[in-house]
Amino acid sequence: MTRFPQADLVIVANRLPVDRVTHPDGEVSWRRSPGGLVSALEPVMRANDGAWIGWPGAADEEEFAPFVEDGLSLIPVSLSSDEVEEFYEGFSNGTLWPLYHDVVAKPEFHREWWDAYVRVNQRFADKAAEVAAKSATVWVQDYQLQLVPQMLRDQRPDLRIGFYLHIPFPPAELFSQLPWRRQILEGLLGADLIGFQLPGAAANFVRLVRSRVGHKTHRDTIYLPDGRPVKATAFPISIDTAGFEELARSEGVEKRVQEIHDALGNPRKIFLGVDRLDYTKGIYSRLRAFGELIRDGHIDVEDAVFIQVATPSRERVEQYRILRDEIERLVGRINGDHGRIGRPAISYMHSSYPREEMAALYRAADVMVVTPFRDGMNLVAKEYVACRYEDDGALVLSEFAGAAKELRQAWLVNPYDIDGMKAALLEAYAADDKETGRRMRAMRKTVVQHDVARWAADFLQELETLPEHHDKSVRPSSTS
Ligand code: ADQ
Repeated sequence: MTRFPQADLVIVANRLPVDRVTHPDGEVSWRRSPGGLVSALEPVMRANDGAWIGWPGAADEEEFAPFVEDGLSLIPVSLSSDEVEEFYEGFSNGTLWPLYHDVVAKPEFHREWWDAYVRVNQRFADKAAEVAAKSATVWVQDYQLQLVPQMLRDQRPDLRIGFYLHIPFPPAELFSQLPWRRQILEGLLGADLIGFQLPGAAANFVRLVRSRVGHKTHRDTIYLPDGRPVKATAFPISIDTAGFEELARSEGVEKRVQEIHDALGNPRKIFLGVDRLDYTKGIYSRLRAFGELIRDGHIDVEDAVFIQVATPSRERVEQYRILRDEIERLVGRINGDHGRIGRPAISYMHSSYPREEMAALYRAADVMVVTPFRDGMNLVAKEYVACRYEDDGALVLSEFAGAAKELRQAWLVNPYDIDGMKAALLEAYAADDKETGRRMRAMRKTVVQHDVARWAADFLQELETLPEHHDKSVRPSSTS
């Protein structure tokens, strides 16, 4: 017997797609939370009438009942403040996040963090086992929940289980540092289908399974000893392209674009950066490159301004606090050195905005600058392209963002190479309409054809069409 409505499609993600907001009078409401995962999955949930299991984002809360918010069925999983510290800030964001992003920062390995990771993964798996209807499809999301597929399969072999990793999957040389590498691989292998952003990541995974766990593999398929195949393949994520374009074309956004121009003193060109404030995103280096272009006399603050929007993120993690201070110091220095009254070189905002404001910023920007050191995909780059319905605007994009594999016509840069980045920024700044139009037209074609609906449909269809494999306890193992 269960308290929950059983669902045929269950999404399991670390966070619910909403944040709980408690008002001064004690009233509680929910606000859609920012971030790539939510932007990507919300349309899928709505289309399939699914249930979403996740943490509401506040620690030490009594576990409360499932609820429906804005048409979405949401099932909360609670975390204690110790678990937030050890599972979320610790193992997820202090160990896995840097390890999976090329060790851009040094990952920390702590056994208590691992214990909390196992405990919390088990709680999510238990909840999914309870909520999923017979033979339902469960789609587990991202690096915080890599043990859930096997934990869930142990309880519910009738389910079809998919897993999608939104961040990169590192090469064996880096992954092998992880003391719990084998457990993570085995946890993931509980899924029938494991999706990655890029083919290279899927190949890293398959190679690791072969060498570390010893299972047989053929191309993108792994054969477990009981004969169950697990497919590991790439499904590059995308955005709600039509939704963004529609927003970009709206009167409200158009008006707001004019207001932004006016507020900035109508500069000839606007550069824009929009990121979660994260050390993988390369915000510091890009602003330094821009600052040097002004210093060197290539760009005049009367002509151009750089708007940098940095969404607050993981603010309780030490490294993120340090990063914020560093960026704010740099912005202060560049503006102090080069700004004039009413003409700052960089207009910096540390806040989260509604989609309308994001669309207005994308519309206002002549040069969009996306320079992560490593990024699973990067939806901001695609959102910019979606909003440029007049085939104008220049995208400067790191070759280490997953998006670079599709958006080949961007000005591709190596974010570690400041001089190279400066050259690309200048080129994009000076490019004529013909050049930007040629590039943007090609990129728009890609983003229009491959939107988030297609991404989800492709993944779910692949999951549904995989050959059915029954509980190993009732079926003799095959030899394939
Ligand atoms: P993120 O690291 O969060 O996502 P990204 O893909 O750029 O990175 O997605 C950010 C999302 O948040 C975008 O949809 C953007 O519009 C939104 N956003 C950013 N700043 C905002 C602001 N100030 N206000 C409001 N919204 C803001 C992770 C991985 C990525 C992967 C996605 C999806 O790190 O590599 O592309 O998941 O899989």
